[in-house]
Amino acid sequence: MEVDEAEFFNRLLDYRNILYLCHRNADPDAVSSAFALSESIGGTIGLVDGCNRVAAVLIERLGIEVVDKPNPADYSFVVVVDTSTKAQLNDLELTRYCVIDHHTTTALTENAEFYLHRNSTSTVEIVYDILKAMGAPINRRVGIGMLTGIVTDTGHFKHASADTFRTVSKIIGDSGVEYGEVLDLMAGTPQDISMRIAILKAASRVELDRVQDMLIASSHVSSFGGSASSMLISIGADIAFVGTAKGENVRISARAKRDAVSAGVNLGQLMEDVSNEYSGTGGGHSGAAGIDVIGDMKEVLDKCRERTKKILEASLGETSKETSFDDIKEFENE
Ligand SMILES: [Mn+2]
Repeated sequence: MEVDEAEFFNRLLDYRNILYLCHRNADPDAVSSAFALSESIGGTIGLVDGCNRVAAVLIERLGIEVVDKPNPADYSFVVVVDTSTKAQLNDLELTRYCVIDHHTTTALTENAEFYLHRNSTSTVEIVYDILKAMGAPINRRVGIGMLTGIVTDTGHFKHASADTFRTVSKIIGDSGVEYGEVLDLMAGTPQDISMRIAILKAASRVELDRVQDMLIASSHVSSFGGSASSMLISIGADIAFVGTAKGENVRISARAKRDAVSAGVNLGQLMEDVSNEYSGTGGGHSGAAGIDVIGDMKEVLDKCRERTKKILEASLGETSKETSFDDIKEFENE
């Protein structure tokens, strides 16, 4: 059954030995939500299967105690945090659990004893409302964690709403944390060497299409496609497609600048349309989307490029110009 913020913590108060369980490769939103709840209600933070880079820095800097791969049977009750599918829990069997989450799909809530779901931009924002309903204070460590969770889940506020900023303002006010501290913490996150290699390779393999002043960059890597795609945008592409292939399994990560979205490029729709031609799934937001399909990577990438060119040509006029690396010099001299 669905409960509200006050009912959620009231029910948790009935348990002594709670496990707050974060999805595999836990992010700062999951870890900080679990941390904030455990600080106020008590209990243990568990990671189903590790955590990402920024979450690892948070855990280290804030001295958050976590248990990796916990056994749910060791606890009286499990709170599944920031997770919407069983796959994200590596199909772990849970008997008595509740869910707190902000994702649109909520398959896990079916068998949950109770759940709290809101369409907020992060789980941290829901947790904030719980802490407020409890009258619980927000200390500096919890504040830093929560702010980091919001910043990362909103793509540095790119997907933030008015409510996001309201909650951020309240957390800063309540905890006394300066926003700059959060930025410093994230800037200090060391980047994985394999990720840096992947990103540099993506840049060196890039193929460009030009429609008027819009540049479509396409490339491929063996991993970190999402990061590589974002990087291509930050170094000058308006739209980026990065493919990763493991055998027949092809994933494309797509990103677009706001101007490209305004020009009619809706990547969520485009990826869904392309994925419909293959077996697999696709979708996302207008400015960030992806597909996982069975097929030939080059062919799938080309479909994404061609469709995007058509959309831009229809909206901006004039035919596109094929652009290779040799042409980049020309661009520079123009
Ligand atoms: Mn989240």
